Amino acid sequence: MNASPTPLSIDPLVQDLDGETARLRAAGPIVRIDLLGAPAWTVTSHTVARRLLTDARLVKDINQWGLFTSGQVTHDWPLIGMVDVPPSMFTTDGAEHRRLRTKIAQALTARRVEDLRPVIEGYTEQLLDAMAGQAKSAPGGVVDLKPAFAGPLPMSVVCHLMGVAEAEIPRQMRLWKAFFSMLTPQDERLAVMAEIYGIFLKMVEEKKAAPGDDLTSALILADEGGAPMSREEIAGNLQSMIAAGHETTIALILSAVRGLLTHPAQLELVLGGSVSWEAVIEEALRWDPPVTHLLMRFATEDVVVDEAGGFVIEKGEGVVMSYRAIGRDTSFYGDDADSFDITRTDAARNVAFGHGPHICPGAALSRLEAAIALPALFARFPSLRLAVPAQELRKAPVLTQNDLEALPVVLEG
Ligand code: PLO
Repeated sequence: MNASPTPLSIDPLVQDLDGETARLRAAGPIVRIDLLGAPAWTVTSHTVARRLLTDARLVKDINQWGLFTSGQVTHDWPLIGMVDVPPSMFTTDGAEHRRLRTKIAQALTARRVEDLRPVIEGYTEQLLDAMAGQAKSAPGGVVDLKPAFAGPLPMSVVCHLMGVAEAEIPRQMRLWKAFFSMLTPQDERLAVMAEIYGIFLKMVEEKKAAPGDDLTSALILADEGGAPMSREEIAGNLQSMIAAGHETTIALILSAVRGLLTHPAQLELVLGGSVSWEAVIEEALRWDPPVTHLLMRFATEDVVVDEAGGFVIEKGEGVVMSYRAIGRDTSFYGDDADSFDITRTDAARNVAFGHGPHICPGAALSRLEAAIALPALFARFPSLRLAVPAQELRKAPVLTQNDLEALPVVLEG
């Protein structure tokens, strides 16, 4: 039997993320939360997360969620767009999941994404050039690194990979921003979701007629052992790739830059060559990961969690993974888990990309983008520094994703 504690509210406006992460951690390995009116469990422990992420009784199908099937959660719920979504590798499990995911996962192995290196380097150089130009005319030489660098790079790369035209990028940026922001009125969010899916369904039709050298066309042409993907499934996968491929890597780059600029002694270690960029990336993933809370898995039967004192997740309940809290798990990373430390030896054991069958298929691509963007940025602007005191940096009102509102920097001088 579980005690029924007062649920911890999750602030949609993300005004004090450090405080919220600490409260979640203090409340235990699995915590009752109130997700904008919907009660759920969230996991804050590294060990429990790894255990549950491989439990086949926790599934992604929203029709297993008691609150949804009973009509208590409807399309009025601000987070519905994270769970009631088109069919894709994100919404399925077991054999169906493998059918929808395998081709994409194979195209995104560390070896295969190396082919994208010149593309990523090209975009990176273009953005750095534009930023240098922008700084010259900006008051005080201040540039916001989010729209100038961290923002456009991942979107350009994932659009290139999936065969989405560059001309489409500004609209995608605008629509996804509205989708994720908790300040967007719900009717507008639902309209945005419909618009996005419409765009991708149409794109699949166009590529069917004229396939290109891109992953979307590869999905269309794939036979998948006699069970080819439907138009809806391909559009769902394409949509998942675009959503997952930009928002998260933006956060990774900003998190690493923020960590380094607020810890100048550590930045020195990296620039001096005694700590690798890979170590910086893994520590950023642990300390301030791209995904704050991952929604959601549903229990198909009662699940007893021995790793959390025999705790029971009841059939039909929803389970969130609070990756930010998981990264700060003191029982796994030690008492200094809250501090950014690129010299810690266990940062690479982070589960920021998940674990088990749904582990992020784009992890290698994301790491490659960061491993190109970060050294290039600091090589071009060696005296890069924050333009505002660190305490003034704010998170954007996005509940699920780690979204820094802005990262104003001074490039040189
Ligand atoms: C975005 C809305 C789409 O309709 C469906 C979808 C698929 C993949 C999800 C994405 C949504 C949101 C961001 C997610 C991504 C998978 C990885 C990414 C959750 C719900 C992360 C981990 O942030």
